Amino acid sequence: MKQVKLVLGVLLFGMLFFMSCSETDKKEDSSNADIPVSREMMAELTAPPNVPTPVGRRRAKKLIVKMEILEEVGTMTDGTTYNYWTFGGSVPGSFIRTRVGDEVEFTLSNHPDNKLPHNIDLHAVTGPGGGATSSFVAPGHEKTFNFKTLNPGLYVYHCATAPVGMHIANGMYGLILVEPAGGLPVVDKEYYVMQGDFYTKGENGAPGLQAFDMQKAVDEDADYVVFNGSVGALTGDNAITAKVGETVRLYVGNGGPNLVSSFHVIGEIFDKVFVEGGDMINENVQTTLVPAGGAAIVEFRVDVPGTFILVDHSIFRAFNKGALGMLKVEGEDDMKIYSGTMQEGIYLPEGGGIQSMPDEGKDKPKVSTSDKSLAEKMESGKQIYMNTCFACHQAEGQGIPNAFPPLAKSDYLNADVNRAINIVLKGKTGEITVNGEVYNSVMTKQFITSEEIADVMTYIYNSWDNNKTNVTTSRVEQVKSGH
Ligand code: HEC
Ligand SMILES: [Cu+2]
Repeated sequence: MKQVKLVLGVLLFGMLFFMSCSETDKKEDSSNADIPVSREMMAELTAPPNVPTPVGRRRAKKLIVKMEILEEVGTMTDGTTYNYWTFGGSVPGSFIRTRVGDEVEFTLSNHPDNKLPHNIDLHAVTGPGGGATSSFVAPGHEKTFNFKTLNPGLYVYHCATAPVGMHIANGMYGLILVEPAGGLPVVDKEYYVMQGDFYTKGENGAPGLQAFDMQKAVDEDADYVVFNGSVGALTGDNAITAKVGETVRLYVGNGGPNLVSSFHVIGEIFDKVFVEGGDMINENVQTTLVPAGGAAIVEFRVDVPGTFILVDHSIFRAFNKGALGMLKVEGEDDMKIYSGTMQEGIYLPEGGGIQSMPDEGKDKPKVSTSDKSLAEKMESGKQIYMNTCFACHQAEGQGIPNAFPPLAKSDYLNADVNRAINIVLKGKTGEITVNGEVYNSVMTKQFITSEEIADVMTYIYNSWDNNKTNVTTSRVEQVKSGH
């Protein structure tokens, strides 16, 4: 009898002990700081809509992440391009997949062709600025910092360099997943979908290279609201796919900068939602809110074939501004009729995604410098300005207080043409005073030809109340050679 009691007691104690252990493992993040790491591993990074291989049962590791920042022109919609700033060359940026307890060694490099300094704030990081302070990096440089993942969940990362809103609006955001020990449950298909809102000088559908519009961004008046960086990034041939009977998991993020997403898949009900990307699971959900700078994981089994439409259910955004994607599910039924009809419904409404006239003059033969008229120089200069200078000096040359000096009605600019040319040729650091305000910052050397400098300077001097100097290529050449 005594012995039975003892055995029972030991068993009970053992169970309690075991239960309390696993409970601690799951809930208390401070203990996650003590998870040991074994060996080093290079992180697999993927462009949307793909995600890296699940962590499965692997132990916590030292995980090496190498992320490259690229500023590059891409297609926003047919006929419209945009100068995107990206983490890893895509919008959203590369997907990073870790497990709790990983020690991440993060190297952020800023490509030498880039114009601006950047950094990264990862919401998965416990530490000042989420890494932002340690990762601030100028073009042609790289920075390395370390952090340990303490809390499982799906987290946003983004650039946090001033003006922060502008860096985010240009596409500098992405997702980092921290899986729990043992990994998330296995599913058949996983995809990466992230919403963002864009603000352009021209209205939705206006052709050509569109500059960022600060005022519209401040007013939260978006021209484009899209999944994965552009109109059509997840439609037609770019649609994500699954087969009838499969379970689909979507890692959904929202970079903002401004708008909250009412994420919905037309014709599906989410069997499970990891609310806000955390531990709480809601079931049988029609539409889930994804906050700006937040995320959600949604899961559902696809039971019938067809094209399922991903939308922000703030519905004008979907049908008129681009927040629309497609999940094509294959099965025995012919879905062509269904998806064909949907396409007409999607693309016919005013504005959105209309094929526009090709940019006139793009294919014109290059006029030699000597016989270029002032009007031609102004046109070419404006293009160069919108491509290269506007990011800092802003579209109307107004600059940004305390960061970038104005070129509009600039006493500094008008006082000395050769000095201004020299700044564009060689870059500028140190204190300068423009219109009574002191600036002490860095303008990087601009990699453009003498003719381009002549055109852009002529454009600047003949805009915004400046002194109308016509800068010639030979003058730029003279300044370059030091005469
Ligand atoms: C990375 C941001 C950045 C870009 C891109 C940039 N500039 Fe600047 N620019 C600055 C900063 C910062 C200063 C002030 C430097 C200082 O404080 O020493 C400056 C100063 C100037 C000045 C002298 C001050 C004034 O306001 O008159 C001129 C002229 C100028 N830039 C022209 C240009 C032109 C032309 C381009 C495009 C070809 C360009 N900049 C691109 C950041 C930039
Ligand atoms: Cu940035």
